[in-house]
Amino acid sequence: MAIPIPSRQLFIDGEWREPVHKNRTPIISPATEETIGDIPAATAEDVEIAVEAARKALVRNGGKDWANATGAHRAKYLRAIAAKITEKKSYLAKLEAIDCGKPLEEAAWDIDDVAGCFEYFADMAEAFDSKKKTPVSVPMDTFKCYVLKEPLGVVGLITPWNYPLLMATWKVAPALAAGCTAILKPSELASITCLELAEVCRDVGLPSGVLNILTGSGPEAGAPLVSHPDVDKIAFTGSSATGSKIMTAAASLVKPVTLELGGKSPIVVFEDVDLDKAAEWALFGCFWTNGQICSATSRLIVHESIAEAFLEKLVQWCKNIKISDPLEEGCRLGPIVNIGQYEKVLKFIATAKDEGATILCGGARPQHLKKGFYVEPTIITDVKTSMQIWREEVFGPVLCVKTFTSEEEAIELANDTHYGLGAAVLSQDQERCERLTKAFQAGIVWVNCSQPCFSQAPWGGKKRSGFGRELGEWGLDNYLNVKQVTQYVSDDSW
Ligand code: TXE
Repeated sequence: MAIPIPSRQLFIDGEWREPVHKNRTPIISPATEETIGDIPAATAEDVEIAVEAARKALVRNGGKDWANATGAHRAKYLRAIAAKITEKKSYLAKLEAIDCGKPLEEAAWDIDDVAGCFEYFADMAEAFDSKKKTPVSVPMDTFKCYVLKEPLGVVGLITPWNYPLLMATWKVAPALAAGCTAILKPSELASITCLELAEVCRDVGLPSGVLNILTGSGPEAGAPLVSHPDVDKIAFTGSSATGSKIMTAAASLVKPVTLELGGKSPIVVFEDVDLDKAAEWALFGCFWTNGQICSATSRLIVHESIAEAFLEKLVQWCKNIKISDPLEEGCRLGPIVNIGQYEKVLKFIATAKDEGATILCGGARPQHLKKGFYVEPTIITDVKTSMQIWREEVFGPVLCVKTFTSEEEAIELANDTHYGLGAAVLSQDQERCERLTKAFQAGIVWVNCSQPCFSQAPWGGKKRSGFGRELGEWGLDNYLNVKQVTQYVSDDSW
């Protein structure tokens, strides 16, 4: 059952604050197409106030500031946030499902991951206390050298709508654990749960200004954050086009950025697989979160000898996927996030048809749903590598297929993309899996699975999927400055 959407303001300096221009943006339900609430729309003026609050919170005069507190002190807040999120799990999962259209069950997994990620970075913050200072061995004993790891400062975190609270957490948790203060700018297409994170921060008494949350559009609220001279770093997840704009804007200030961008990841299926298990991973890898995942394995590369049987199975299973309102029991595929993305997905399918590909199943709105931005799970064959459907990220439930006969051909097809986020191989032959693991041009490789992701392991891409790694110890490093300290020690003239 739908629930009321709380009406919130911007979260700045520990308080709810109306945007300077008092503007708000409607929230349209992707399932019903109705307006269900609104969010505040920040502009450059609000960014200015938030950056000042974050700067103040970083190093307060003589007080207990965030940057100089121990990791153990910061960890207490991160754990409290994790606990509160777990307490509110079913509420947050519902809000997430309503806002971005993902099935309620998947939204609930996300909220578990959010709490787990805050817990993990609480552990990292505690461990950091003994790793802040590390000696470096140098070849002259007249010098003593060591490295100090320090928080980078005030960071801007710009996030997408497909995992609204989880993608925010991947940035907020390590940034805060490292001792940075932050301004989070979630996607204007799905911001509700990020504003609820503000309420959680208030509940646990997070010191004011440590985390500020500004909702609003990319150009109005995101761009001023990127170009603000007092923001020390930008961490971004989103499209490659926007990532490139952010990198360009940050370049004029020589501001560091980490970019987690789009993908067109392959899943290579060899002839020795168990067809049922392989079909499960192939469908999950592409249709989870309605296919709106940067790492979706949306290019299926299947051995010719099993292609017919495998595709028959996939088509059969696609027919059994329950497409419905994301809050409905048993929903497996909800609506696309908004009308713009919905039309974009349908256009990709139409172009594939125009270019000569075959729509093996799906390809349209399901007939039983008259409202909402729903697209059937779609499988496309007779695909050429020159086609748009092979080359560009769809961000919807669309799987395109090519067959191969040799391992070399499979590798060539897998790497035939400007992107390099994920890649999967399914085979019982361990040595073959290892060869493909090495050959894949990607930041993440899945062997006999697709999509699992853990807070402990690095996440990020190469090529046009971006650079930098989130999660794990690499995620913490994103928010730390490495300071080399060299001391002259052997002279008594001092
Ligand atoms: O992404 P944007 P959109 C891909 C996917 C999708 C496409 C467009 O292919 O179809 O991107 O989605 C903020 N300065 N991914 O338009 O624009 C924006 O407000 C600063 C892949 O939603 O990249 C939002 O908070 N910020 C992806 C965030 O950037 C700006 C997830 C992402 O929005 C800005 C989502 C600017 N000039 C979409 N312009 C993934 N990698 O997971 C926008 N933003």
